[in-house]
Amino acid sequence: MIKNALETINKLKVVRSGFRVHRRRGDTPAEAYHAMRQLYVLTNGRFNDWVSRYISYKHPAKKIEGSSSIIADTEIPDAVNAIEKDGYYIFKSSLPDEVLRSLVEYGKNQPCRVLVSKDSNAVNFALSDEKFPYDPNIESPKFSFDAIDLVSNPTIQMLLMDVGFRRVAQAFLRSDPLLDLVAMWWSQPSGGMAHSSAAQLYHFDMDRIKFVKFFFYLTDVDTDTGPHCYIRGSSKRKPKQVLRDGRIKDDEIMEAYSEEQYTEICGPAGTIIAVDTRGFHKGKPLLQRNRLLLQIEMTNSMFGATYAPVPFDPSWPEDFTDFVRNDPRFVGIIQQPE
Ligand SMILES: O=C(O)CCC(=O)C(=O)O
Repeated sequence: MIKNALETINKLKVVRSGFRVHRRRGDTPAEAYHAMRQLYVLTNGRFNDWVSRYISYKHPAKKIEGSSSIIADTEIPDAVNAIEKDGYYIFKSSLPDEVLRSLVEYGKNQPCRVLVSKDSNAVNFALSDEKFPYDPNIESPKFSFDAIDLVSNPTIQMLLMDVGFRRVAQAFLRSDPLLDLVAMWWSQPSGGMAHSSAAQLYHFDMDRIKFVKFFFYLTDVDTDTGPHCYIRGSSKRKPKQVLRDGRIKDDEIMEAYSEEQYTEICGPAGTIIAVDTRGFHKGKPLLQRNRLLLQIEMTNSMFGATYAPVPFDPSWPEDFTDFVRNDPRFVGIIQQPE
């Protein structure tokens, strides 16, 4: 008890000085980021709640002009209630057909990196140095696209500019949100095994204080094709036996939670889901076909993990360069033009 309190105080000091550096320079010292992760566990998420309240006060929600072509404003209160209570929400609306078609086409042609084993025991996996178009004949659980390529895609730019996602994020985060991550990857069967580096074992994310991930299924997802699995209600306080950072085996998770809380999120191509991945989640290992998924994350602070920034590209369409220039705070991952 006393040891815990002392450790908490020590970590709080490290995070506090990390916040000062972050305010001054924009980056987060590695030790402050790790201390934030440890504080989440030491306080069972209360630290994140306290800091989020402060961020809401410093960067309150603001009016977001415009209308969404995808998310109805009337759906936002239900979405936010469900994310808060269950940890996730499946939107009634899905991606328009032409958007879906264009993203799948992109996923098939745009060079990506394959997750490969870096040792003979197949324990450590990393993304390949070379990029090439997705090839399902290559044995690997995951093929991942670079953020810089994704942000340069006009269809993804349209989604980033869509105010619907931003409104959901703002209502959930209770503060002016920041775009901090764009990712897309193919998953495919790989020996029926759960791969840790393909996020196929239960874990919670803790790269930032508070955030919401939008998942876009770009292929049909059923129980055999890698549904996103989520333990309903696990984004709040966690039972002691699983309150630790790292990957956790299914058995242990299922002992700590009830059968009814286990959810496989299935849905046709075009399904849109908002997830608080501070709750326990994983991608189920695939048994057949493949899954293409796009992910956009919004957060209440860039304090935390360091992601490679996306350089500004003046050759992007004018509406997107204007968007980046006019809203530098929101587009947290994109570097501003000189
Ligand atoms: O592939 C999945 O469904 C899991 C993804 C995941 O763990 C994450 O994005 O944090």
